[in-house]
Amino acid sequence: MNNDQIAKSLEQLADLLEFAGSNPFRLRAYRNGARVIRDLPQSVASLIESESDLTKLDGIGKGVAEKCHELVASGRLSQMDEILETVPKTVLDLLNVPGLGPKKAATLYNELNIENLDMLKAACEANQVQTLPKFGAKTEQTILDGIAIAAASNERILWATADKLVTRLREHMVGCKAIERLEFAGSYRRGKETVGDLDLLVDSTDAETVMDHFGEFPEISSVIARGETKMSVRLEDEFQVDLRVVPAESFGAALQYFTGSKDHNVQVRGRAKKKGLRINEWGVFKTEENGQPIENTDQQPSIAGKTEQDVYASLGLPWFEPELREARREFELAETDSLTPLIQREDMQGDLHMHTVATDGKNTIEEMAAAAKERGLKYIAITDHSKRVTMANGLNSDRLLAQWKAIDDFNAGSNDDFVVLKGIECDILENGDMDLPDKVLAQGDWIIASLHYGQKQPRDQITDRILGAIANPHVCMIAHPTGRLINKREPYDVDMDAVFQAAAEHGKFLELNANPRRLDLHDAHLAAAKQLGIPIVINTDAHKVAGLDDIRFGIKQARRGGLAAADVANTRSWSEMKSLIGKR
Ligand code: DGT
Ligand code: CA
Ligand code: CA
Ligand code: ZN
Repeated sequence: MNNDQIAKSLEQLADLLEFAGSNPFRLRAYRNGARVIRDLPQSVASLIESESDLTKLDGIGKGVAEKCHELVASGRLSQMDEILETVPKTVLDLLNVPGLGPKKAATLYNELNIENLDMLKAACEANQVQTLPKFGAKTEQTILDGIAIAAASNERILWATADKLVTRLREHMVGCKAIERLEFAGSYRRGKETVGDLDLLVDSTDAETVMDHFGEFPEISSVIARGETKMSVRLEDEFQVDLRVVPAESFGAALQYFTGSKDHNVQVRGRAKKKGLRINEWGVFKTEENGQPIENTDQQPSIAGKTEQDVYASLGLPWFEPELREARREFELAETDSLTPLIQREDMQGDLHMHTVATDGKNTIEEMAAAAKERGLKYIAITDHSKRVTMANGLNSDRLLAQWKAIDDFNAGSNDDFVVLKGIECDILENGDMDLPDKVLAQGDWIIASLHYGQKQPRDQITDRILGAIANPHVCMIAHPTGRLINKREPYDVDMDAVFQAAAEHGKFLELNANPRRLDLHDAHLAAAKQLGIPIVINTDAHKVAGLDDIRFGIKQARRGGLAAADVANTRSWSEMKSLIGKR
């Protein structure tokens, strides 16, 4: 069992126990343990194998350590199995509905026998849910609205989660000598924020050996189908992986075909047809010769197929970055020769959103600065929470000014060009005011505004709050502008057109928050912002040193929005960037 699987089991156990009405103190230990294990650099299984004492790890107590031992030894938790004798596992899906905690879910199960999302939907539609104590018509509607997001989280995993699985699969497949080349195609390769299944493509002349080896991947729970060159498996967490083995001369055609998207490929096929060509996963074939149709096109030799470049070139098209293949603007850009190189991680010079131990972060200013420097950055902004965010021990004016003094001292004492900027993630209060006074904000270098409370307010109110912050002369950027959490929480009801317009008018920046659960703004918003010339800032919102590496998720999303380095403000030096703030 890997760390993610152990963490997930612990979380499920906590959810089931809470559902069953158990002591919340105990549950917190499991949930904290799960978080620690997910972030652990070493594998729990190998620590156990080398007889290390798990309780020496921060945040892991005796109870959690015992569960880890049980999971690694048997792959199961007997306590969970016991609960699942009386409660169906599908009740866990109910907990994915935003606003539906274990207590409410238990009420639904006990009073209405609701066991899964379909039953929940039916009960809401029959207005049975609103009759329960503490529910009401409004709650019922909220639940009904949230069922779709809960269903999606069952079917699609975060790109970052898929990426970890890809790493483990690659490690496993490397051991197979029959493989010449291996690529993951599909939505994973296109960098889509969530992935429905993985499409693994292998260049080999020995499909049997490749499939045998693939079948030994330890996370597989069942083989769905196995043919001569195709195999589909289900993993223990229900996730599906499709394997296809193709010969070298078709590898490019297959990679192009299985990378998709479907809409992109519809366009590609259309273009082929117009040129008297037929394209499929085996290659590109002529269907006409001198204006005359050719019979048995399958028997024709393919004119391209070894590489994707050849395939596109045979249709008179340039090679497209996978992130662009969504049938949005890529063909139009290709026709006018305006495909520009997309942004890369190496383009980034600064990270302008991160937290420290002063609020809910795990590292100090010095540690964050050293880690950013190690990663090749030239500047960072420290942007802890403001006081309204009590949960995170947000800063009041006095604490903030003291932190800024410490930052001045840090910069004065440093002997290189790296700069730490005096920042704050200032809350936009429910009434639209900024959480800290202007005279304080005026003393900082980089003021972020963001909204953490009153997220359910009506559209006009939320929009006005954000527009008000954009108009504040001290504010530089709006962080995570829509507030969505992928598969967990819908965006706020906000008029994004108005936000774009205001940002353009006041010369303010909008964030692309690189946290893989946020990726906010999303790809289509980024494309819209680019068209309007609004500078995007890609930030990690790191709460610890390792969080700085999340930048790559932001880069992926930015590429899907078609952004070049020039579209992203923090690819510039801080002095260049500063001169852009407030410029219309
Ligand atoms: P996903 O898995 O839902 O996140 O999205 P994709 O894009 O990975 O979709 P998937 O796994 O169904 O198929 C991978 C690619 O293979 C898809 O983007 C295009 C291609 N493909 C699959 N099935 C078909 C099909 O029936 N017709 C066409 N034209 N292409 C297909
Ligand atoms: Ca797929
Ligand atoms: Ca697939
Ligand atoms: Zn933040």
